[in-house]
Amino acid sequence: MTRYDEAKAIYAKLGIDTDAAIAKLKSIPVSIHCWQGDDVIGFDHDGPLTGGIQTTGNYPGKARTPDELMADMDKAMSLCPGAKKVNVHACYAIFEDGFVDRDKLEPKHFKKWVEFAKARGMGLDFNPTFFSHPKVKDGLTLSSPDEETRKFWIEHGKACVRISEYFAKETGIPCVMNIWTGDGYKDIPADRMGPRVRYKESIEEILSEPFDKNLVKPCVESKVFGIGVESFTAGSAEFSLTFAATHDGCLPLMDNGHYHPTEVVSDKVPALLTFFPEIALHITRGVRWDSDHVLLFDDETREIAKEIVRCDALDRVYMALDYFDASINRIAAWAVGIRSWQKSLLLALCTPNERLRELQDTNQLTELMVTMEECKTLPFGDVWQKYCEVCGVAGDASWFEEVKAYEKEVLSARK
Ligand code: RNT
Ligand code: ZN
Repeated sequence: MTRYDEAKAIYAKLGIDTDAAIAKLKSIPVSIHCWQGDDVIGFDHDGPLTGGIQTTGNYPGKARTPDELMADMDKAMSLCPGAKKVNVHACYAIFEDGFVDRDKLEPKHFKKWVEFAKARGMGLDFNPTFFSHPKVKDGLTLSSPDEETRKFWIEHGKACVRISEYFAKETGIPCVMNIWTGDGYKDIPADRMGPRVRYKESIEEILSEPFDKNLVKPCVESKVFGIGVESFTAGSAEFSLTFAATHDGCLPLMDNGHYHPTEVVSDKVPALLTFFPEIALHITRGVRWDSDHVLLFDDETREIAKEIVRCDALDRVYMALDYFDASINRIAAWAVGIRSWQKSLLLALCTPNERLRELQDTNQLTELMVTMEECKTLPFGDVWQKYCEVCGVAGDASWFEEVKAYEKEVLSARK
């Protein structure tokens, strides 16, 4: 009897079919953010990352070209189990026949990403880039009082809707298009509603671009504050949630780094699923603030995964990773985060959710607590090993040897 066989028998006693959990998880796509590979810079400008988000660290070997970034993503993804999508930002446009500004972007500027995704049987997600650009005027884009500025960014958003639809048509997989801006004020504004009214109208104009709702899934991502915009954020939680709730086909996107430190997205997932047919997530790890540390297999990450599975919503929640650490090996950063989310989902699928619910509904709360505690020491590691084996990747930390070799052979040559 193997360790997995033993674990399987232990879980079976609790009514859990670990083979079924493994088979299920294998097919659930998780969107992998391209921006971990180059510290959220992209290929359309030389300047630094600006606009309310920040990477810290200067670990050598970041990707400098599309080929390098794609090779690094390939390396990272090869070390991780599960189905994947590729999440691209507009600033990662690839200009083969001349530069165009963001308001003039076309599908052809993302042809290489489509080829990359198609060759791997993956879907693509997309994000307009409303930061790191000279047309961000006084920290504002879609909520700017300057009409020319607002117009430029609306045009960018519309171009991105067209590109998103092209992604979906080419890959045959719906494209989640997420709208996030860092629009806000460092200090106390005099007018909080004006920027929000303009922001609302701008997103409405972007979404007036015709698209097939089965192919493009537009989202609005909220935020509580950003670096340099501590006092006011146009796209606050209430703004974004209400926008999504009142605009057919628009999804709310929650990034768990974007709330007050004692708020938890795990509790918000079932609240939103009560009303929205579909929602989207950016999964990250904030340390004291929206620091976007590498995702770990920690309590809140596990809790978010548990809620998605308990709500039977693996097909209603678009899951994307969103973190960026420039202080450690970037391939390892990707791999640790991807593997952590996979572990969290697998653990959630190996939890006796029905039994726990029954205990709650019959008010057997003592036994509920006892059972939940018991679950924490079930032989989950053996199920994880099996899942990784089935997916053809290392179940233990030996994947890191490959990262070290890649660093030596490939990354260290980049100056
Ligand atoms: C920023 C948001 C946003 C970005 C990406 C790069 O706080 O989380 O989602 O991280 O668009
Ligand atoms: Zn995010």
